[in-house]
Amino acid sequence: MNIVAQQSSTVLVVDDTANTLELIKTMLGGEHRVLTASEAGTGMKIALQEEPDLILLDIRMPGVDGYQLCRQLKADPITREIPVVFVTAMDEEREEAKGLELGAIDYITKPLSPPILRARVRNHIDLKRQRDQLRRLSAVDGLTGLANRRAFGEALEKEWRSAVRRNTPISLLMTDVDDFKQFNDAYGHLAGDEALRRVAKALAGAALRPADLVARYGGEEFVILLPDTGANEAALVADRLLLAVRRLAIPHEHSRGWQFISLSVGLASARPARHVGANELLDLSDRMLYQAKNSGRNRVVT
Ligand code: GH3
Ligand code: MG
Ligand code: MG
Ligand code: MG
Repeated sequence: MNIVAQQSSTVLVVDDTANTLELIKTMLGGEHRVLTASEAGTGMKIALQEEPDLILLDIRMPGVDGYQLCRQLKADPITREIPVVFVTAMDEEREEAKGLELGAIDYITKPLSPPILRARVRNHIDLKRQRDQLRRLSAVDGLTGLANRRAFGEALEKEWRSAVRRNTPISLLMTDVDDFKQFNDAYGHLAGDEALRRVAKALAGAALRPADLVARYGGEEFVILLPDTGANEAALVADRLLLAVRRLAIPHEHSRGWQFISLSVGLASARPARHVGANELLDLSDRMLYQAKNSGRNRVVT
């Protein structure tokens, strides 16, 4: 039995022929949520909004054809990983090769056989789910269970593009544990690991919104990505994070001026534009962190 495919899954069908859309909807409707689009522009829009598990794509359509839409889907980081299956009456070898070379995962020719279409769709959705799960696992930091730096980088790119599109602000909090080398030296590396785990948990638990991401950026550095969040709101979050870590009250007798483990935080906010990269926000938060360190640690600098 196919357990994975039984979770609710969404299939997008893009085809300029209303009959084909109806036909495929009938074939798959019992098993999946089926969305339809009769031209490429709408198809792309739905793909971005709904992030379906699979896209069934006609080739010959007036205006933007299926090949071009496939190229667009593969070029956008939001839709890149969604498997595309061409469903077409064009059964020539070179058409099929072209479709597969564009990154489509499969090529099905009409007339459609309902059981074969259903089985292929199910298999592709299963594989997609497995790939997603592997990606999730490879995105986790082993010590803390937080997102790792790689995952953070991907999320930042994705949120940046989405913020450009929606014209919304985005904020970053770059944090670094104060005098942590001293902590390791005084209490030992294992105690250091345990302290990092507790700090990570405190950060993750500091009542963030579902879209926010807390990641381990490096050794004792954590970064918090706040989509749709301006500077004022981000400053409140930063204060909450500082407080959450202070509340842990992990003794640290050798920290400068503070008897417990504390954080320094660099805050940067931006309203992303197409011509600036996400890295500039990262650089800015890093510079702010540096200032937080230089102005005495255990504080937020904006
Ligand atoms: P500052 O306040 O300027 O940040 O001083 P610091 O001592 O925290 O900065 P520094 O970068 O010199 O030291 C970071 C320390 O964090 C050194 C390293 O041993 C420790 N560290 C990094 N990753 C881990 C880890 O996974 N476990 C433990 N126990 N320690 C770690
Ligand atoms: Mg057509
Ligand atoms: Mg550091
Ligand atoms: Mg440090």
